[in-house]
Amino acid sequence: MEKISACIFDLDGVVVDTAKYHYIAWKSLAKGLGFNFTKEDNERLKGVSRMRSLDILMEIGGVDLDDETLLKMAAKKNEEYLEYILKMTPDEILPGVKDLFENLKENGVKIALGSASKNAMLILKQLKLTSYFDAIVDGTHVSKAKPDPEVFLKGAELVGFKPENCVVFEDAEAGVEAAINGGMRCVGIGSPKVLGKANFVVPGFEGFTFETLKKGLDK
Ligand code: B16
Ligand code: MG
Repeated sequence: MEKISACIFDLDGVVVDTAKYHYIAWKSLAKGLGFNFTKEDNERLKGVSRMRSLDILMEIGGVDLDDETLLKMAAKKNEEYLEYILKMTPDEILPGVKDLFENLKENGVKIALGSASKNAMLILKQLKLTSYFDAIVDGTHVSKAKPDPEVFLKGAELVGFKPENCVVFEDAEAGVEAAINGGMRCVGIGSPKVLGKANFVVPGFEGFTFETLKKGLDK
């Protein structure tokens, strides 16, 4: 098995559950435009960029707006989303994440972030996690969205390792595909039904260590 030198983490849905805040903010935007937006609809937005999410929302509502108005809508949604983000505390870090970070550090494994979010830096700051990361790549650094591997390849480059020595942790199908497209191994966080293309899938990080990772990839 190739050596594991770095782990690259997606943010939303892997380190923290911000999907619930995205949902509230998109729902209120939809309400303002006169249509309903459900939790099931919200699943389609996971891992997807802000503007692409808005496109999907408009498709769901059957609403057609010009580009300038769309930009205003995206800014409005982000303003509401930020109200929730600014109230976040380290209590919201998903179970097992911090222990895994400590364990990876003890094993000399580098940690990188590979997120589509333009708010990633703020979220990491709120969670007091910034110092764990050897490299941070987010929605402000990339031009191509997942399943394009750009975000993860940049992360690998920044920590100085080849894709085959990096493992990605992802909760979205497009993110798993991005890891594979970049020549990296991938652990799915969530349901095997959705993330079946990953090397293996776990429901979350409780009790998950570097040993668990090596064993899971060995199978
Ligand atoms: P923002 P990830 C993604 O983050 C979210 O899953 C997705 O729902 C969101 O639309 C996207 O970030 C952009 O977020 O509006 O904050 O730039 O899963 O790639 O960490
Ligand atoms: Mg995600």
